[in-house]
Amino acid sequence: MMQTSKVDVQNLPTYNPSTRSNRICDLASKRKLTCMIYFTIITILIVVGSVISFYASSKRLKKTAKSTSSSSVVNEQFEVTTIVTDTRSLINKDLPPLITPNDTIYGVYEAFMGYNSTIASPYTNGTGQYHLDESPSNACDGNIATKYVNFGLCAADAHICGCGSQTGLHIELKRGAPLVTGFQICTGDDYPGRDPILVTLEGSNHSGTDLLVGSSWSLIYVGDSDLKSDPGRHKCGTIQMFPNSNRYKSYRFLILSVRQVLDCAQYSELQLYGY
Ligand SMILES: [Ca+2]
Repeated sequence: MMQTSKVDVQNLPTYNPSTRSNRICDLASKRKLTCMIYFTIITILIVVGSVISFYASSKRLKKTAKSTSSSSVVNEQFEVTTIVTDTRSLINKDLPPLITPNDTIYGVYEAFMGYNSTIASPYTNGTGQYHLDESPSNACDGNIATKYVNFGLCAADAHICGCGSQTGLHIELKRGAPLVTGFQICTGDDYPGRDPILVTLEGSNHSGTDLLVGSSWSLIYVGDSDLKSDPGRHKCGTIQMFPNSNRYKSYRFLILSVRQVLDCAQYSELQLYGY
């Protein structure tokens, strides 16, 4: 049996199309307004986001540009460093040379390790001479544009096998007795055939004329000058390092052989390294 409840008919809401329409319009207006608000907010957010994104991109671009610039600077520094440390083109500037222009330097000839040597003289078209403008001091002035030329037992233009061999120089250092552990040879401006190939280095704590006596010297190094592969003119071989535990105040550098049969030996620099 269906149950019913008592309803107050008088109080029932009446149907009014206009009222519904107004409500719908109101609702639509509210939705439209809400949509406009949402649209405005989204638009603002998009604009703000775009501005922030653009600003961030600009910052990244500036940072990238700055990084690229820094990289270029680093690369430039590296290139400079490479040039400075290229020991085949320049004297090594990272190590202080032990020979200075104030040291006493003599050119010698008829000189072989452990044996006596003879003082060379400025050139007068004889034997045992070095070029007038290319004296032994040129080999130790720190300038690869100046060279030392010694004709040995030959006259200029002799072009005899052995010319330039058994020539060299000895140095009495004013700084005292350093421990030499390396040397470096640089080429002259011309004639690659004059480059020293096999060389010797001896040390002594004698001085003066005693340095012409072979027994005054102790052998430190015999071997390659590192110019066997021609580095070019006005270029240096790498520093030849060797073990040495003895300090000497004087050093004798001699040439055993040059690259080709020519009339002399030449080199622009001899530098000793150590401490
Ligand atoms: Ca020089």
